[in-house]
Amino acid sequence: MPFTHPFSKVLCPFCFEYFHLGQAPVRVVSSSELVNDPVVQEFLRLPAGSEALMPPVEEQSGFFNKAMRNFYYPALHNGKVTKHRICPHCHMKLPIQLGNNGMLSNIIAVTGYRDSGKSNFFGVLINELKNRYSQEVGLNLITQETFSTSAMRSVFSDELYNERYGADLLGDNPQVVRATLSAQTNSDIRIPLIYRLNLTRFSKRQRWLHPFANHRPIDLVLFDAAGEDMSSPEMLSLYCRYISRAAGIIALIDPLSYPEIRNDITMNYRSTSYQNRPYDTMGVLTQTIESAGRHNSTQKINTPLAVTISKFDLLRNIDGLDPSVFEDHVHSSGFDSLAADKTSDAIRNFLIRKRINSIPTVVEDNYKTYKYFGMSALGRSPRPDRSLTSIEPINIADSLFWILNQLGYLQTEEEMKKN
Ligand SMILES: Nc1nc2c(ncn2[C@@H]2O[C@H](COP(=O)(O)OP(=O)(O)O)[C@@H](O)[C@H]2O)c(=O)[nH]1
Ligand SMILES: [Mg+2]
Ligand SMILES: [Zn+2]
Repeated sequence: MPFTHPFSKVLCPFCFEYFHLGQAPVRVVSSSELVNDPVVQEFLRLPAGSEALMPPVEEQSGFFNKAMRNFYYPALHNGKVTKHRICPHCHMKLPIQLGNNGMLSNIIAVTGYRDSGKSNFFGVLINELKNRYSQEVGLNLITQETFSTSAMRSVFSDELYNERYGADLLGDNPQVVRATLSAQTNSDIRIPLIYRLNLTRFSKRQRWLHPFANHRPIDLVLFDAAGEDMSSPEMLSLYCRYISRAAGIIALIDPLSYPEIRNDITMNYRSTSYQNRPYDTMGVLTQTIESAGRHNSTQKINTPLAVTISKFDLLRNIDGLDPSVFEDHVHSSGFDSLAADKTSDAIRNFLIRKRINSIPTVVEDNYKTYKYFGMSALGRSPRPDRSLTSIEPINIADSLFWILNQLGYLQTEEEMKKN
């Protein structure tokens, strides 16, 4: 019987509600009976008539039992009976580690308007973290359980990753990830990919602070939906909790949505798909956080914010950006914060020179900790038939690494050298 602190709360990676682990009901998965779970049905907004058929849920009963649950949570295996711990708010199965350790979930949120490059960013980022940065930075990415709405059961995030992104990007004939359907027509969009990121390199100071740790874990919850797709109030409040409860935010900005930049780029983009007034990503993000009521609106927001210009390869040949900002940074001796600082200054100056003052103004007036990044997931534009000759990302993980550095999980080169 594991014990827990009565005031410690965990954050559900599906509905982003806080709860005490002792309040989590269990689903008796060894039962052969399947019943409709109205809580899951509601959370997934399943179309009328389709039920969420799942093994039954066991709620706790009795005052004494409930009170005791503030101090412990029951074991899940007992002879032939196997149970899963589920979230009291949405009834989704909690990832094993989160469910069993009672760790505070540290969500890093990614947001951006439709077409800002979120899906391609996720698709390439996960692949690069596994295949390149695992060695370079010292990390391992562990797939966690999430949920498949087509199979109506728990699946590992890798399976969902392959369906959503891998099948397009990593096949023999790589293609750009197809556009995401809106949340209205697609209940799958409510389901995040959940990964545990274990960072394995320690500076001397971090080693001193965590003398017995083999690695430092943090959750990466990738929720591939844009605020503007969420026309229902429930979906909007889900998105609002995701953003306002995140430990760090990556905001993707589409350079093509700014006529000041678009007019300088020679390419065959569908210019009609861009309005003349760009979507105010930073303004909406700030309002979303403030409307969640977690921050005093007279104070700056504490959450580290990585303002990330996506599709950065498109800006290669336009005036005003030094070629050095397109170099890919290597983080083998720790996060290269000097290179990140230089790029950040260059991008800030570029935005101001282009008279896109709205971004730096909103960012610098409202956030305590921020930095600007230029990132390309693909390294080039796809051909009109969606095919890609190759995928050569530029600084795809810099904004994530900077947030991990701000949260104390990853050290800079200088911090690694210090005693
Ligand atoms: N040149 C270039 N184009 C990109 C890149 N990433 C995405 N795009 C383009 O932007 C479009 C939208 O990207 P997507 O990831 O679907 O955006 P989402 O709607 O935010 O998920 C894609 O179809 C590509 O044409 C990139 O790294 N470079
Ligand atoms: Mg998408
Ligand atoms: Zn939940």
